[in-house]
Order: sequence, then C-alpha cells, then structure tokens
Amino acid sequence: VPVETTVTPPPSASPAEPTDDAVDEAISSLSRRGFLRVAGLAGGGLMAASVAACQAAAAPAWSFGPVATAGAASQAPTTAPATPGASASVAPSASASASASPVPNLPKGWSEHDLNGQIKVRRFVGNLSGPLGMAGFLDNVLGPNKDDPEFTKVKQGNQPLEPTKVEADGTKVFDLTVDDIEWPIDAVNPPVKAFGYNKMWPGPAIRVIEGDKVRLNFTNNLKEATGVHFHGMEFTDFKMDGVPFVTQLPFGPGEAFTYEFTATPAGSHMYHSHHNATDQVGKGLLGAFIVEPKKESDRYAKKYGVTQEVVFIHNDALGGFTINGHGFPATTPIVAKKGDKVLIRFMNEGTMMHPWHTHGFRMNIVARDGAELGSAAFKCDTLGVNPGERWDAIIDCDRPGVWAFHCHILPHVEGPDGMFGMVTALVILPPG
Ligand SMILES: [Cu+2]
Repeated sequence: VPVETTVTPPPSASPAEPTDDAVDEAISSLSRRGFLRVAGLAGGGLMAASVAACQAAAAPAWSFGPVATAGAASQAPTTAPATPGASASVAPSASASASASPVPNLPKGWSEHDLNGQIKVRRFVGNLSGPLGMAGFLDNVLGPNKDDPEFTKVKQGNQPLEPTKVEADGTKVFDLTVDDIEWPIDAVNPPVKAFGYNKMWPGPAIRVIEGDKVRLNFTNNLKEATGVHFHGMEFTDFKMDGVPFVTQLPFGPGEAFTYEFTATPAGSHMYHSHHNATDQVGKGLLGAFIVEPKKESDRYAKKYGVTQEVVFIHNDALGGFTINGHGFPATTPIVAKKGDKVLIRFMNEGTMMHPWHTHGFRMNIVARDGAELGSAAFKCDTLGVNPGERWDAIIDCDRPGVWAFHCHILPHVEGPDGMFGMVTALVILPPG
C-alpha cells in the first residue's frame, strides 16, 4: 500500500530509522538536482533536449506512460505542441529518476526511489505530527517541514461563485469568462498552458437550488470558439444544451453566449466545454454545478448529518492525472475532525474510469448522477467512477489518522520516484 512502503525503509534496510540529518542531507542533494531540472525545462534549448533524452532513457523502467495514454496529449501536435514542460507535468517523476549520479548519504537499504517518494510525501503532509498529537512518529515525513505544504503554494480552482445579481422574477444571474491561463499542476513543475472558467481549473463551483431560474453569461476570451454544456440538467428548451452545431453555433473569440434554464433535477452535476472537448475539457474547461434539493430536509446536512463536503473533479489529459486541477503532492488533503461526516462528490471529467479507494473506511454511496439511491445505497471502499459520472459518498470519520485516498489504477498514482497524480489523504484530527 503506497503510503506505508513509501515512508518506511524497505525490509532489507537496517531496522533503525535513518537519522534526520542523513535524510535531510540526501534530500537537499536531490532537491538541488530537482531545481536544476526545473531550471533546465524553463530554459528550453539544449537543456530541454537533454531532458527529453533523459525521459526517453527512463522509459524502459516505466511500465505505463501517462503522456502516451492521455487523450489530449497524444493529439496535441495540432493544437498544443507537447512541450517538455507539459510532459514533465504529466509524468513529473520520469526525468528525476533518469539522473544517473548516485545520491550521497542515501540511508542504508534505501534506493533513490525511496528517497524521492519520501520527498513527495513531505511536500504533501509536512507539519502534521503536531496537530495529530503524534510527535516522534515518522518525523521525517509528518514532522517539521522546512517547506510549506504544497497546497499553500498553488492556485485553487473550484471557488464558490455567487450570482452577480438576482432579477425581480428570482432569476439568478452568473457571469463567467473563458480564458487562456497558465496553471500550476504542482508547485515544482512549470505551469501548463491551460483554459479556465473565470481563470481557474476547475471553474468556479456553481450552487443553486432545485427549481431556481438561472442565467449564465459566458464571455469567450480564448482564441478559439467554444460552447458550454450543463451536464445532468433536464431542462425544457434543448437549445440551451450547449452542443455546437446541434443546439447552437459555437461562440468565437470575443463573443458571448447566455444559457438560461430552470435548474432541475437536484444533485451533483457539472458544466464543461462541449466543443473541441477532448482538448478543451482536457485543458481545464470543467466545473461543478450543484443543485441543492428544494426541501431543506432532503439536503445532505439535514438528511445524513454531513458536516463537510468536498468536490473531486478528475481529469487525466493535459495536466496528467489530477484531482481538482492538481496532481499529488499538490492535491489538497481532506482535513476533518473525529466525528465529522464528510461528503465527497466524485465527478469524472476525464477520459477513463478511476476506481477511488479509501484506506481505513468504507464509503456510504448515496447518489449516482445526482439521483439518490435510497434503499439501493451501498457501502464500498473502492468506487469505479466512469467518465461523465457523479457519485456522492459519505465517510464517517470515526478514527483519527492520515488515511491514504487514491485511484487504484496504480500507474495513475505511483511512478519511479514515488506517488504522483490521483493521490490525496483523509486526515482526521483527534478531539481538541
Ligand atoms: Cu485513475
């Protein structure tokens, strides 16, 4: 299981944990090399060529090439040349492991893979041992981290969007733009050239109430045409369905288009580009469209005692394997308190199925595609989420700890230098 094998010495190692000093020294050696690698990517030219050569050299050890399998990346040459930077973001691990020189002071029994794996986890869960009341446990990983945790350094999408105004007839008006953006998949690799609604990936989370009249004004600031589809909505006027050449003409650079409908049914839904979509959705034109049930007693907080909710929008194209526009260790951990009930709205905007696996807990699956399962609700610890699907899962946080939470297609989560991509954790803090 990834976390355990990554943060502890392998069985062949000396039973004593390596000293902090030895690990820090080895880490700083690797970090310097990591910095040089990033600098090389940013500089392009000769360095870029040598990085490309390194990546080619690394290929035989890598059983699955995320770059090759990612839909948009493989089709990229016409619309988005596959730059070394983009490749590095898709498989951030490949070039680091290709460096040949031995790492000085590698703890006994460790490989460079082990050390790189630990660095990734430190970037993700540094500074956690204090809040968990676990000082002394895996201090190299959960202990004081000289760097801030990754998620404080990268931009976050999925920010709540308030209506710009509410008309006299109750219509909620939302204004959105469609923009070219540079998006950091993590804090180390160069940002990728992406698209965003309101300059973020995922686009802003839009939340309305069942039966609300909504009007969504989109202004296209891209250099290409687009169209927006509200995935899961059942409205009367099909011309609001957002499929260029089927229900409307695409709207081009500098143009605007307004979608207007009554929000129904309730549930977890999405909005995304439906034009040149392999490319546009793969570059970040995706977002959550959540319709709360009209009756308050039907909402998750009242009905199931949900205390916190999280949206997980997956993608597996331009930015590699991502949750909410970031790959591990820049994914955001779910942080809860013992006793919390956490709702996760899984939304797959990618091109392949991802089986989400919770360590330590079964999820209570209460809705699919916005439709409540009722007596057909079920529990599982691994939930396959197909492209286009939304599943609502509730976790009873009854035991403190740092619980790994990841897609269980292993090449989506672990590479030659540790975990990447669709990995996060459920962190449950003890009382107080
Ligand atoms: Cu996956």
